[in-house]
Amino acid sequence: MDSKFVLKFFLPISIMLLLSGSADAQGLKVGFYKKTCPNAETIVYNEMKRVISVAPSLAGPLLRLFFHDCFVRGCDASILLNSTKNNVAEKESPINLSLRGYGVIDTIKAKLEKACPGIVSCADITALVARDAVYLSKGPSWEVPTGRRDGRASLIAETRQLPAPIFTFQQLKASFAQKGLSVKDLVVLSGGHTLGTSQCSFFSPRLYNFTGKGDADPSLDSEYVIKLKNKCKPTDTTKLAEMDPGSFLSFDTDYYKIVSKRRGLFSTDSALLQDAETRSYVQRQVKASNPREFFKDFGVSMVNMGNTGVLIGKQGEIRKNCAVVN
Ligand code: HEM
Ligand SMILES: *[C@@H]1O[C@H](CO)[C@@H](O)[C@H](O)[C@H]1NC(C)=O
Ligand SMILES: *[C@@H]1O[C@H](CO)[C@@H](O)[C@H](O)[C@H]1NC(C)=O
Ligand SMILES: CC(=O)N[C@H]1CO[C@H](CO)[C@@H](O)[C@@H]1O
Repeated sequence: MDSKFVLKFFLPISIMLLLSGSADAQGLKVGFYKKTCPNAETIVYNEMKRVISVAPSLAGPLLRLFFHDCFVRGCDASILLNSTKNNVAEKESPINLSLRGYGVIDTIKAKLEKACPGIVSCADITALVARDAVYLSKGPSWEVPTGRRDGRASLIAETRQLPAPIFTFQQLKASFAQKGLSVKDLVVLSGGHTLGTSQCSFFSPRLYNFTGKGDADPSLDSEYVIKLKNKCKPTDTTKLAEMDPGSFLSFDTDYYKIVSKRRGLFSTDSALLQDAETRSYVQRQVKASNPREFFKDFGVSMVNMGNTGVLIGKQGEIRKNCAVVN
């Protein structure tokens, strides 16, 4: 082969491959299990394909699980640990009330332990499952850097690090900044609310007696308030509302349409209209003729979130059972 040709065509490609395959700032890399467990990602995907085809509503909770893992102690699978005699785990926090899908992770882990014992971490499974949940809900896919190790602790008190649905924009921004995430990551990842449901209790304070005068949150569309009040009585706690009504099983840009119509369920959704940067992102997605920008951004921001406080190398352990430390 002509050497000029090699330089012109193969060098740039090999540099690109090197860059995409090389360790990132956090020490994770795409294809970490390529040699040690070559089918790891396929095993995860095949099980997720089966699960989402029979229970599509698990996509939301499985995406949310990764967020709740990463924001508390980093993406170390601390969310998966059960309480013990001497410790109450993150799982028990009221904010985790409707998290589900732990059984899916356990099934996948069992399959991986069979194929390559002691190799694939529960933290990486959680990251891969979140990616596949989005993809299998007609959303984008992206490469997930892996190599995370599992932590040995899970403390209910630390779930305070999760942003509350009543946070103001400033509080949200600070909460994300604490995890090394930008305002752009905030507006992009909030788009995850295109999937899934919420219990009435997380937003009904906005419907009833918001300021103590028997009123609703003025930042909510008043017609939507009537609809939501029909769905959620003040005392309803476990009743569910779809966050993207009519398409809560498909990953799309509808979340931004909802927010722009002042129909975001949480104060934190409405808050994205208060800041110039997040507002313009919301409006751009509403006008966009396709989801290309959002889909690309979502993968980038999920990778960013997935870098939060990870354990690598010899830190932590590879749990045998995701619910208990070894
Ligand atoms: C910006 C701060 C955020 C706040 C305050 C927030 C708050 C909430 C709340 C209160 C619920 C309802 C939970 C329930 O009914 O128990 C929820 C659901 C959900 N959240 Fe978030 N969230 C935020 C960011 C995120 C992020 C970053 C993701 C993932 C990228 C995400 C994904 C989801 C999903 C998929 C659901 C639906 C879960 C289901 O169907 O059970 N959220 N969120
Ligand atoms: C963890 O807790 C769940 C729910 O209580 C239970 O079903 C599961 O068997 C527990 N796992 C282990 C390994 O103890
Ligand atoms: C609304 O809130 C105010 C102030 O907290 C309280 O005095 C009043 O009883 C509440 N009204 C209803 C209908 O709950
Ligand atoms: C899955 C899980 O453990 N959920 C818990 C979340 O927190 C509530 C309230 O403390 C518990 O009752 C749930 O069991």
